[in-house]
Order: sequence, then C-alpha cells, then structure tokens
Amino acid sequence: MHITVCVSQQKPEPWQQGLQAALPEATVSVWQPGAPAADFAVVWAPPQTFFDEQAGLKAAFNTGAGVDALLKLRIAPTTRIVRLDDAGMSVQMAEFACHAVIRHFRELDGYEADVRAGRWSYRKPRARADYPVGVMGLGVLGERVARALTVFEFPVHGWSRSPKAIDGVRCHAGEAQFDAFLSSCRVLINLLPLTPETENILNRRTLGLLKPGGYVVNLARGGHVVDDDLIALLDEGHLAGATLDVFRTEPLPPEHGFWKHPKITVTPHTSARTLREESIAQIAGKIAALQRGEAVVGEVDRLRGY
Ligand code: NDP
Ligand code: OXD
Repeated sequence: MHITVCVSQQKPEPWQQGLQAALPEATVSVWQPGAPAADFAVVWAPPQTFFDEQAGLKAAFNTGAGVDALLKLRIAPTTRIVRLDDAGMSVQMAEFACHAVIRHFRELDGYEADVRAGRWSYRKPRARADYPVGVMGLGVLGERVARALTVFEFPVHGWSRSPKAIDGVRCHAGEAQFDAFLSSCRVLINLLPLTPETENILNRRTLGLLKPGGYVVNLARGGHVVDDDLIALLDEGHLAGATLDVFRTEPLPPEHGFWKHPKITVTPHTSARTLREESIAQIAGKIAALQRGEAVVGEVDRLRGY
C-alpha cells in the first residue's frame, strides 16, 4: 500500500513520518510532481495537478474539517473524500466560541478599557435570558459548541439541515425554520460548511432578523458572510459587534475594513487548529478500516457539498 502526502501551508515531513510510524506496512512518501500512483492521499489545499496525476486514489483524507476548497478541484469520482472528524477540534471550538460569547456578554472589553484608563467601574449585570445564542450547524463542531453553551445557562438555539434533539438546545431545521431561528437569537455562531446553499448566508436580510444589539461569531468560512452588509449593520447599530476568525481572503488583506473596525475582533483562522498527532491516528485508523472493506465516518457527500 502506498500513501502520498500533499499538504500545502504545512510541513509534509512530520505527516509522512507520523503516518509511516502508524502504518509500518505501508510506504508513505511526500508527493512531488511525477510521483508514482498511490492508493491513499493525505491532503490540504493540493494543486489540481495532484489529482490529475493521482487519478487512481481509493481515498483522499483532508487534514481539516472543511472541504469547500477541495471540492472545487476535479477529483476522480472513484476517490472517496474523507474529512477530519473532530480529531481534537471540537473542544477547541467550544472553548473559543464560549470565550467569544462570554467576553461580549460580560462586557470584558469595556472593563479592560476602563482598567487601562485607571477607572474602577461597574456595569449593570446583563440578564442571561436576554442573550439567547444561536448555533448554525449542529454537526461535529456545532453540537459540541451548543452543548458547551448550555453549561453557562444561556438559552441556546440550534439550526441544521436535518432535525436534531440535543438536551438543553432548542433545535430548528431546514429553510422553513431559518427565519424563526434567527429571530430567536441575539448572539449568532456560525459553524456551517461552505456550500452553494450556505454561501453569503449571513447578509443584510438574515443578520437583520437577529434581536437588536446582536453579536456575530463566524468560525466557519469567510464566504458565509457578505462583508459590506455586516459592516453596514454594525455601523447602523443593529449589531453590537462581531468576532471573525475566517475570511474570504486569508490572510485578511491589510486594507480590509474588518481590521480596524472598532466593533470587530479579528483572529487568524485559529479557533480550532488541526492537531497533527490526533489527525494522523484518525487517518491511519480509517485507512486500515477501508483496507478491511469497512465504512468510515466523515466521508464527504459530494452532491451535498460537506
Ligand atoms: P459537519 O459536517 O459535522 O456539520 C455541518 C452542520 O451544518 C450539520 O449539522 C449540517 O446539517 C449543517 N448544514 C449543512 N448545510 C446546511 C444547510 N444548507 N442548512 C442548514 N444546516 C446545514 O461539520 P463540522 O461541524 O465538522 O465543521 C463545520 C465547519 O467548520 C467546517 O465545514 C469548516 O468550514 C469550519 N471549520 C473551521 C475551523 C476554524 O478553525 N475556523 C476549523 C474546523 C472547521 P445536518 O446535520 O442536517 O447534515
Ligand atoms: C478546517 C479548518 O476546515 O481549519 O479544519 O478550517
């Protein structure tokens, strides 16, 4: 069995060495143009040439959860596409999302500014019931985030394509319940995959349905947000602020209005990082399962787009 590694923006050698150690019977190599055909691939943002040359792959394992960029490439229909399934990301996403919500709810930025100015100040405590939080996408990451928020006793709503039942979370499903979901929330956390159906889903109309003083936390993909609509709603006061971890162009260009906007917190696509050791263990386990003819979780449905 031959496994090839093609991970741009990451060092390929530690992936190659880790996979080799986990699957000693396999030959694992770092891909170069013209390399021999492999059975399996481990990829992140590979060039189109990679899939043109490696048309006989049984499966390509993405070293991230989101496959929107991968699905833009021409990949042989016989190649299964498998995404990371948690692999240590959901706990990171839960801590990041809870931090963003609590920082806003407890007005910690305001306190920090006061302290820096030498002011000992108090603000009237906000009522938790006035800050219902909505989580868009109740998959591996969104469900963990929604559950984590219930621990802090926020009213939590969730929205997904298919109906869900999650303790302590008021679940809404499908387009028919989307507007009711948005109108129920003051804080909105996005954890949807980027697909043709979800592109630009956070726009003037949809964000306008949030309760006044809404707060947006985008942890999924920049293509979900219409940037100018978000800025306009912040400037008009309908939205109180936003924490943005993902952008249409990454790194976020220096001239982009998000950088200096007083109501926006920017983080550099870091809310849930790929953890190499956990990911290698997961991918190696799935390669072994596929070799035994078993099904694996995290296989992408190309038509659905995630
Ligand atoms: P999953 O595939 O497990 O979950 C996706 C969820 O979105 C599911 O609940 C799905 O519904 C729902 N969904 C998809 N399409 C629609 C739709 N049209 N309408 C309503 N709901 C929809 O993905 P993950 O939770 O693992 O990851 C989510 C995204 O997070 C990734 O695609 C990626 O873009 C982003 N991400 C960002 C990271 C970062 O560091 N910023 C790190 C990792 C991931 P259903 O359950 O019914 O299928
Ligand atoms: C991912 C990501 O999809 O890092 O895993 O965004």
